[in-house]
Amino acid sequence: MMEEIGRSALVIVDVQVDFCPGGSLAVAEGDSVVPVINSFSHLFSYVVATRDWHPEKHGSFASSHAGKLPFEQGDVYGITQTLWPDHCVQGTRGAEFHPGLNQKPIRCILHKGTNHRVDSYSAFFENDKKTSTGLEYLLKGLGYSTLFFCGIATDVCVYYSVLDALRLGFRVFLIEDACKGVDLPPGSVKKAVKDMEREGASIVRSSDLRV
Ligand code: VGL
Ligand code: ZN
Repeated sequence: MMEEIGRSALVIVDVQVDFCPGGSLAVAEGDSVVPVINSFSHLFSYVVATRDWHPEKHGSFASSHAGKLPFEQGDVYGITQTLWPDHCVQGTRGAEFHPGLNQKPIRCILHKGTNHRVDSYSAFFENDKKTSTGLEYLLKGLGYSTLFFCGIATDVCVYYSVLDALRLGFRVFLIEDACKGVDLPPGSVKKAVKDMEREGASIVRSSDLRV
């Protein structure tokens, strides 16, 4: 697999303080992906890292909806989705990369979820399914047809990013032990991995990447 990696791009999804223990939308053991990602990120010829990067009072926050609690379903300007605790507010500590993440190999940082009215789970398209983030053109323009994915959350932003990448014609690998999920309801992570595999992603482990 090593030769493949040299010609592939790595997409690190939302490895941010708020998604790790102590953060406002903490994913259990979210920080455990950090040393795993650090063990292979330098092997890729191109690395993109995404950051969830919401303005204050973002439409996806439960606090923006009177009478709604985090993790309930709600209407975000016409799109029904999960409402979240306030998280990853632009410029705050919670929106920073986890301090242990090796940022040296990162060539491009993509901010998403910046529009107050539309959430963006996928790194490629906002939740309206049509507003592009530009990542498709960046990666295709650079000549990358194979992408490896890791990060947080397996069943939310990693999931939607992988499905979009497959739809866009990329060859996709999911590095399963370099991802952690919200898992609400329980079983969501398992189901998400199964879906990604069924749609064409190859599920691999970090030990497959190291020399
Ligand atoms: C995410 C929930 C809300 C994620 C972002 O990065 O998976 N999850 N916003
Ligand atoms: Zn978010």
